[in-house]
Amino acid sequence: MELLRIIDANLNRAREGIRVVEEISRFYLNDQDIFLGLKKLRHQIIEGEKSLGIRPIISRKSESDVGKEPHQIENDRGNLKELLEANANRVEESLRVLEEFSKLHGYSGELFKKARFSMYGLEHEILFKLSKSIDYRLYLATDDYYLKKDNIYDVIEQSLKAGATILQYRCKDKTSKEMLTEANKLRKLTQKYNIPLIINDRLDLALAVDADGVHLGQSDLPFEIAKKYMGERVIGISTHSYEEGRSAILAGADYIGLGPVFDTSTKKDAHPTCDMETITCLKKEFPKARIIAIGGISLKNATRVLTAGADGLAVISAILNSSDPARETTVFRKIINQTRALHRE
Ligand code: TZP
Ligand code: MG
Repeated sequence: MELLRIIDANLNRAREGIRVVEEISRFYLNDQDIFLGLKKLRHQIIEGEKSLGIRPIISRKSESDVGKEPHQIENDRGNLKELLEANANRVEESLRVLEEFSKLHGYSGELFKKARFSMYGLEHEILFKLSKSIDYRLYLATDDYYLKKDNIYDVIEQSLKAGATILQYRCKDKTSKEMLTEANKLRKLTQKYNIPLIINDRLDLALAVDADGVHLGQSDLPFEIAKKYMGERVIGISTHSYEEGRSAILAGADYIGLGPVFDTSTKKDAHPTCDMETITCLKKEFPKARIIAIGGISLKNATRVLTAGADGLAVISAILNSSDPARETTVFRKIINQTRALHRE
């Protein structure tokens, strides 16, 4: 009878945990492989249950169960990653209990062990995909000119607080030591708001400050070399035309920066502008690619860029030069959300 109760309780814990993991995979990742992996895991558990040749308890004495578990999912989970980890742990622990108690009663427990290892693999895969599911909608970047401002960190913080979704440290004419100090400050700031930090040009600096990614230009280190060192971190590539965009996507870039889409006075050596058509064609050919438009983007032209198919807007002066960076950011976010909602209909 005890074995039945233990099996019943742990099968339930495993099922509940899988359910949460499934919802995360379904609504945040929309990934067929993970979906199939979870389906297989459920099947392995059913097989494990069958291998015991006993029917789990009919009526659970849950009211008198002294170890009744508090409802973990209802507790405050800081973020999606923590929610995933908590529920994957739950599944893994209950499968371990099922395995051990099966063995104690003379069954092999092998199928539960197999299921537990499947869960470890899936958890790793989902965590990896979640870490890559970066929100590129409003990509704020810095520039030497604005980095000179006395209140630059305050301006950046206002924007992060108001809704910038990702930050790039972009600095061209300082020593490595100075850049390290600045990038570290931004690392702390982005961590405070749980926003990814990308480092422009410099693979070494990206690794030194434990950034979430590096952004490489056409004359920076090649993608393949960066990939060796960046591992699971993000690599973005600057592109200026359909051809460059296409090659960067095919090379495996996590996102491409495409531009300048409008005239800009921020980058003195900017390429000639590329048109909206370039965004549309790339998006059509590579619907899954992340295309971030850059160059002269303002509240006035943001809708055009998004309507053309851009996944994100990379902005420097419109926010860093604004008299009210928080408001500017909020309005950008409003435009982004409205345009996206319109195009989903
Ligand atoms: N690459 C192409 S245009 C540009 C970069 C870094 C500068 C964009 O700055 P702004 O102020 O948003 O036009
Ligand atoms: Mg560069």
